[in-house]
Amino acid sequence: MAILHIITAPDPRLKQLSAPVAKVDAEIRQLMDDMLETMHAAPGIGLAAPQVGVLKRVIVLEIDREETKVGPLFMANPEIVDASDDDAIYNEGCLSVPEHYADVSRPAEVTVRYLDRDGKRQDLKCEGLLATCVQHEIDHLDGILFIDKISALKRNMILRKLVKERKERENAL
Ligand code: GNR
Ligand code: NI
Repeated sequence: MAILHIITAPDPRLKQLSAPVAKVDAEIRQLMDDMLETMHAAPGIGLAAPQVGVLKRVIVLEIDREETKVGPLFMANPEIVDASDDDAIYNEGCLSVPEHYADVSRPAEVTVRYLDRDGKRQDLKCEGLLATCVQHEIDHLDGILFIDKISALKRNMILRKLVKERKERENAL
């Protein structure tokens, strides 16, 4: 097990399309386990492989709140196969957009099809925070961040701030 480095916006790797996993083998299982450890350490409730610089379609989720307790869930090649017509708004954050939050609207319920840690195909119906989170993670696999779903004004404000903070960190070294 290992804690991996989480990359932050604006990083070109976060804008790329990740490649499907051919098979859930020992290497992918290792990646899943390292991602779970990294997510716990952060801490976060979900993590997508591109956030640790690996452009593969792998996500992990674990929600442990009073309302919802699920996971840990390990998913390779997750896809939304059904979504509700009604939306839910959630105040989202992202480990790759540290310390910024914004309301994002997404389908309230989705069914996700994926390969689990044993390579077995699963269909899981998600609602509440899990539905929001699984859509947020799948977006990462398509190079989409939650800030891409808010106004350009707010997005650019956040990105400028992140660039400024990175420069300040570099100057402090
Ligand atoms: O830890 C996280 N919390 C969160 C809260 C609301 C909506 C989505 C998330 S996912 C985020 C971790 C992360 O960046 N996953 O990609
Ligand atoms: Ni995120």
